[in-house]
Amino acid sequence: MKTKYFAIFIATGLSIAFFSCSKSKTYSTGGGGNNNNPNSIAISGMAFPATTTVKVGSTVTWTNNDPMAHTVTSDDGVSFNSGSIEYGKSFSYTANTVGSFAYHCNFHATMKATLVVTQ
Ligand SMILES: [Cu+2]
Repeated sequence: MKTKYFAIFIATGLSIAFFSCSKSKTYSTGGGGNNNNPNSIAISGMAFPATTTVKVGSTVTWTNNDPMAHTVTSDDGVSFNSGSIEYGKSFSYTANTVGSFAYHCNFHATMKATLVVTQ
């Protein structure tokens, strides 16, 4: 009898260890594609949504869902530059200029996207 309970105890412990281990490795990978909720941009899976279109005057907020830091830096070097955004942190920019703004992450060369600001 005691042995049986002990076995259940061990099995429960193992499954808890398994689930907490697998949980820590999963994080959302919503990056890439186009953004359907343009005022909030998720950075995840080391990617921005390819194109985000907002109305002039909108405040756009990027949130970093990745376990590593990123930046949101306009290619022109002047329109916006977030600096380092840690995991779970956000950066907001009020888009007061109409135009197409290519931007990138300073830390990861593959991370590129475009913010389109319309009238
Ligand atoms: Cu990055």
